[in-house]
Amino acid sequence: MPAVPDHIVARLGELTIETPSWGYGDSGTRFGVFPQPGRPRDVWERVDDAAEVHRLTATAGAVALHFPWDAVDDLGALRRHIEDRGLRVGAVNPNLFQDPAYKLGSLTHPDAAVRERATAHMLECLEIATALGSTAQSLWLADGTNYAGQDDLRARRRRMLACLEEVYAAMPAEQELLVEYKFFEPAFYATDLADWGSALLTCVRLGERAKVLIDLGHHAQGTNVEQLVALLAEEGRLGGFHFNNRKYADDDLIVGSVNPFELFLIFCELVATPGPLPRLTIDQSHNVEPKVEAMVLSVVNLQEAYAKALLVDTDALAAAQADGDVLAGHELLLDAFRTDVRPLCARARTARGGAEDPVAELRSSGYAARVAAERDPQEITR
Ligand code: RM4
Ligand code: MN
Ligand code: MN
Repeated sequence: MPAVPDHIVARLGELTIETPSWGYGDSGTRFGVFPQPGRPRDVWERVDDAAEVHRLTATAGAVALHFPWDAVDDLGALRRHIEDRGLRVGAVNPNLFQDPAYKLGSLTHPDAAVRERATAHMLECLEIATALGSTAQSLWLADGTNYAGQDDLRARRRRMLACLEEVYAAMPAEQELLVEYKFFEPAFYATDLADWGSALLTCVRLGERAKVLIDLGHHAQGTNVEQLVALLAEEGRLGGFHFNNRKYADDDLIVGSVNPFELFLIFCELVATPGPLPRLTIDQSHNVEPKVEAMVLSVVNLQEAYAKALLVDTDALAAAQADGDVLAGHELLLDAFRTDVRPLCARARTARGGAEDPVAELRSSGYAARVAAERDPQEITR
């Protein structure tokens, strides 16, 4: 590999990934949940796991939180716990999908009292974000219907917009609202925020601080996700990502494990976008794999995708495109994608105090055995 310019190592060092508190707890499918030894008992221990991922990768300096899953009596103490471990609070995620009142929807529910309850939760999350020093609320709206005729699709949209306008009007200046979409599940006929278009139209209606969040598992098969990245970036509405990988549906597998080329192409679009990187969050659900190791591997995969994107010869690419040379540009991308960037990433990590080989270091550190001994599963609160 030719000598890597220092500015690439420096840019790699600027990568910050938010890991999700909810990705450290036990999760499963509707068929079963397999308890794991060392599973964190509460948000304090979920943060400890996030800190371990950051210690090893030097790239995961923020933790995204989900409420009420991460609710505590003393938000100041939680913020100190997070900051004492060298982390900051990432996006705050409201939960509008588990309360029994939300059976027919939350912000779109036909009953105004339920809509008020959901709106009040989002307003509370604005305050939680302020207390924790977070600059974003990240909304995934699970609302939708299962049968044609179940509810009025237009009325649902109007109800949702009215609620979100109220939340947006109350949003402190330093915060932004990220709007995530997903085409199905838990609703199977019509999801109220099903695709990037519905999310973007919602953001445009709300204002400049509302932006679209792309979750890699939330599209129909074959969707060109990197093109959506380009489009939303061009419109100034790319708010961020939920990284994961999928083979069939919203599988929440380790990012880069199924389609590393797609991940690389997404990072190529991010590199082509002027200004700082958008919010980069992992949203995964580790059902059978060890959770901390899965998170470390995910962060490493993101570093490698970004490193490869930084290696693309953009001048040569632009020249090939201007020449109308169909394959030269493609081959330039393949050149970068095929480069072994592991030594480069190791250099960027160790320069910032991380591990040369984070997965190997985690395995030899004894962290998993230690937390398994310390964390009594009888004391799990969520
Ligand atoms: C959804 C979506 C949300 C996440 C929930 C738990 O499918 O990806 O972002 O918060 O799962
Ligand atoms: Mn998501
Ligand atoms: Mn999802």
